[in-house]
Amino acid sequence: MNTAKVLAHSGPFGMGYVPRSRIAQFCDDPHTLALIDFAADGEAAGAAGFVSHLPQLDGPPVCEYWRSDEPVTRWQEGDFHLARTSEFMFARLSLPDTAAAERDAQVAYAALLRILREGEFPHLVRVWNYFPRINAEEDGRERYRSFCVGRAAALESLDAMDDARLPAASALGASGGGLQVYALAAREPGVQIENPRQVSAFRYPNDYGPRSPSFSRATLVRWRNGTHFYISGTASIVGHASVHQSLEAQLGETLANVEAVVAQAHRAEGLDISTPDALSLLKVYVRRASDAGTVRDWLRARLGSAVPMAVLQADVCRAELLVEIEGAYCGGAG
Ligand code: 3EB
Repeated sequence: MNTAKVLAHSGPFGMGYVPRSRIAQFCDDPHTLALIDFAADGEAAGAAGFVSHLPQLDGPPVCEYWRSDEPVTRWQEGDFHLARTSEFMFARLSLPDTAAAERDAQVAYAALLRILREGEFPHLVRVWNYFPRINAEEDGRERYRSFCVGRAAALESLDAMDDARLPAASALGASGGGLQVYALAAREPGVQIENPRQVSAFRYPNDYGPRSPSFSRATLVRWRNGTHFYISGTASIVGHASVHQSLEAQLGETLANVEAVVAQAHRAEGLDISTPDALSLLKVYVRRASDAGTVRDWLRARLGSAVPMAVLQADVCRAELLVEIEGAYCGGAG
């Protein structure tokens, strides 16, 4: 397999899905930045591999593969696995499962920010957060809401709670493991893109928890030789409210939100794509495994067959939401 060709490839790294049966060749390649195996039983081997505990529901099984143009330097610091090139730093952490979502988030984000600052890549541009039982109550509060409290406290304590510089993010309930965070950081801040159809998450009223979620709807990063666009987990939310009960209606609203954020980046920042069918990678999270086929067919009918897509089982962070979609574009101008 010619890996350079399976990946969208502008900028300092490309992202794509590769058949899980073919990952051996990437495991110890110094250009492999990340190799994410969604299944808990399919431990991706090698220094860059890890599992996410988000079972893939549409086959054949794939791993997410990020390939760097430059060879990657790797090391470990405390609980963190780190990788860097001249342009960015990638950090990942996986804590044991606990009954302390707030403390875990606080500890993880404080340590993450310190490490990124020491490494001279102080600006988070994209973060993934996964942890089990996200909608369960713990100490009288939903674990997702507690996670938001801990994350906000850490950002504040390190003077990083700047509304204009929050990273794009996803936060979902995994089927195993503890808090897993993986993140991409840069020397300069990304350009934050918000969605005109939605209230910025960092301005959600406190009906959704004591601390608003600390993320932007998308970030655009102008790397040396290409522009990347990272779209946060996006759901059926208009303004700040969850809308629709049926799967199909939630899908329609979710896709409208993804379209709006791509169009906004095109209009405001000159991103060279304007519709989601041109994205390099889509990841779709469904709460109910039985919805996977419907969701995949529905999206394929609207986006065509070109955009690489994987459907994973995960709990969305509001109990009423059935589906969430994130995306990335590793492209040219903008
Ligand atoms: C939403 O729009 C849906 O807390 O980091 C999406 C992406 C969501 C990221 C986060 C939460 C987060 O509010 C939930």
